Amino acid sequence: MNASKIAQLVCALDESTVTAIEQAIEQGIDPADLLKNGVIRGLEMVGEKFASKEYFLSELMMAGELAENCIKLIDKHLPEDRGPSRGVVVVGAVQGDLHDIGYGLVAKQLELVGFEVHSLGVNIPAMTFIDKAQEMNADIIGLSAFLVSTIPNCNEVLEYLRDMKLREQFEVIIGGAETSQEAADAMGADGWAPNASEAVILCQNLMKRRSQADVAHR
Ligand code: B12
Repeated sequence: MNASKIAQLVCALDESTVTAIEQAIEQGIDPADLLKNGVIRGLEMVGEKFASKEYFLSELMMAGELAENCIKLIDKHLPEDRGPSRGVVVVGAVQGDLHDIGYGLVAKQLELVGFEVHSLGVNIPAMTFIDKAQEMNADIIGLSAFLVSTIPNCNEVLEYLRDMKLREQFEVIIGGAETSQEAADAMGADGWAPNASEAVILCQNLMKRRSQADVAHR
């Protein structure tokens, strides 16, 4: 059993995937590999089948549930490497968007490297992100959008922040299947990342930039 076999099982919506992952972990296969090249790759394949109309909404839903169960299991085996807090992040899926697997992985990876993460959930109105970021004295607001139709709702958060003269207070980053660096640049976000590991690097770099700016202000 290896990661690409897991990807095929996820794509086939096979209920034995969870057991197969258990066995793979027992055999010593890296859980991070099973997550990235197994479960996430499998979901991409499901997305391709949905796009080509081979799969429909019911299959998407089944894939989502199956992936959640797989991730819960893999989660328990990922290394814990928490140090002192490296920054405070508020993250969630923007209004209209119900995809929570992708941002959930970002939240998890950030926690693992020591960020304090506040996950808001899905379908989150712009003002809820801002209220929570103020309440938690956050450094970074992470906005997840998986649909072309919900990307403008990332922009809405930025517009509210500008209107409220709070834009300088927070770093705003975006991500999700249909987002891109171009979309992030166009709305004036501070960054974009294609996956959870790049999101960690992005947040670490933004924190460095913030602490340098802090020193410059003193
Ligand atoms: C599973 C799934 C669903 C499940 C979601 C279950 C759940 N609990 O999340 C359900 C069934 C609910 C669903 C519903 C719909 N979906 Co859907 N879905 C998917 C699918 C197959 C996988 C998504 C996923 O979770 N992938 C796994 C994660 C790990 O993906 P990832 O992108 O690699 O995640 C990384 C990055 O995106 C990044 N990231 C994510 N968030 C953030 C945030 C920040 C701040 C940063 C920095 C990075 C970051 O890091 C993540 C981790 O590495 C995708 C296909 C795809 N290619 O993405 C379609 C897809 C996203 N869905 C799509 C569609 C059309 C829909 C529906 C409109 C279908 C319908 N007719 O009703 C609805 C919309 C519901 C809504 N209002 O949100 C389309 C969107 C197309 C478009 N042009 O907008 C896709 C692309 C499928 C397709 N090819 O057509 N879906």
